[in-house]
Amino acid sequence: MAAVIRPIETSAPARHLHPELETMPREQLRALQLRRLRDTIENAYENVPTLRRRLQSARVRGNDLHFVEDVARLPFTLKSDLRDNYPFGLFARPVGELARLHASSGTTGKSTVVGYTAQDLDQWADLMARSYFAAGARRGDIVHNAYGYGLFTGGLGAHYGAERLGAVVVPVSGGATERQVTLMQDFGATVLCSTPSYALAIAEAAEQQGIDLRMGKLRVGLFGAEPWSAAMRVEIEARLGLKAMDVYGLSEIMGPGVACECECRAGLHGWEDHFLFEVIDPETGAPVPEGHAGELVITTLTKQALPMIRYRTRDITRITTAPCDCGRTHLRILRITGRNDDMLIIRGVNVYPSQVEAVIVGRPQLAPHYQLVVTREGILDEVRIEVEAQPGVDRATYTGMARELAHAVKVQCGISSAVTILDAGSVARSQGKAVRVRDLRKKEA
Ligand code: DLL
Repeated sequence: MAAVIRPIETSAPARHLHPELETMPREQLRALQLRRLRDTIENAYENVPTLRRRLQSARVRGNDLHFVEDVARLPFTLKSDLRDNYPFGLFARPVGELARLHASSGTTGKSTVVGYTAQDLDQWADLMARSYFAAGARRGDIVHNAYGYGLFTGGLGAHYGAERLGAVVVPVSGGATERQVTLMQDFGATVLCSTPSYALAIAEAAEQQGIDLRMGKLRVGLFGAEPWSAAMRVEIEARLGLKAMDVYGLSEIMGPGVACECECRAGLHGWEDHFLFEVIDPETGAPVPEGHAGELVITTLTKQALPMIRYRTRDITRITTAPCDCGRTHLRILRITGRNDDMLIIRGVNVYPSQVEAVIVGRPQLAPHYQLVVTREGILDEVRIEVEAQPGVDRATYTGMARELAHAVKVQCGISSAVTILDAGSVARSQGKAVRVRDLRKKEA
């Protein structure tokens, strides 16, 4: 199936939405970051008792910071800090002065709540608009927004960013997948926003209805909110006929639009005028050299309601400050391999679900729908890969396919696994973030 990819440029010839900000010389950007970092520390010190106590113990105030690198003197903030201060304990503004709250679903009890002032929302819309533009969306585009609306930041974040860009938003949210296909066709969607796994579910629903979305007007997809492999990108582009771009963000820091790919697709530009990015060794907390993998740590530089100091994202990635061909000077985060929490250790070998995905996706007889089932045998973790066959594949060939996949996973990821091939349609389709791992260890413990 050859992808029909339309040119990314439309009416506007410009390459940057905010040229003076996106192409600012790095020294100037660093100076701006330092000023804003100091202000952020003061905002936290003055208005958040928990953070004030921490800054006092670290003996740091804003004016003690002379270089951006001095950020390493500041204490980390963890997700558990948000839970421990539930619901509003880390807010730097009284809740009555805020304009919006979002929250995560909280699988382990209390959810994490994040708040925004009107100015925070304004900045978020700006940064998301910047992200759309970098990805190739333009004023006048029809943005089919299938990110979930509600407490999740995806829906409203992508919505207001598209409006700020001057695009036309179709606020469908996730779910009712067959109807999504109809609306995309009837309204002539040119941009699709969804998780990568939901983009595939939409592609599948279209194919089942005999509709070829590649013949429609889709041009660009902004996909994020979950890890996805390069192989998944190829698959999505082939089935939807669009250019699939990676967008990153997290509620604790803002929501979608913290970083986004440009047309060069050589990493996601992290918007450094509003965020300070570090990569640390997750074990020791020490900074790792540029280009080395580690945990992404983000400090907000302009957030009023919820200033975050050195927030440990748990996301594993690498960073480069090398110049990008697009002319943007903001650093690039390389594709997020996965979350620290999702890393599996199978007989001493570390593996992320997205690495297994890269082996599965694109194999002719397999569908890109899978789950990893983790169990414990004695003291060792074991993994079973459950993956669907393409529709129409003869069941008699399942055993051979399973053997072949187990071998490929062993060679490419270094882990031994059991593989179960399932009939087409057996793995639950996501409407938002896909559940890639079924962890049966906790139940057994
Ligand atoms: O997922 C915000 C978002 C919405 C981003 C829509 C992009 C598009 P949370 O629900 O707080 O916020 O989840 C944040 O999702 O720490 C990563 O682990 C993961 N994540 C987000 N974007 C990507 C991406 C939204 N492009 C968590 N690649 C983050 C890999 C991603 N993982």
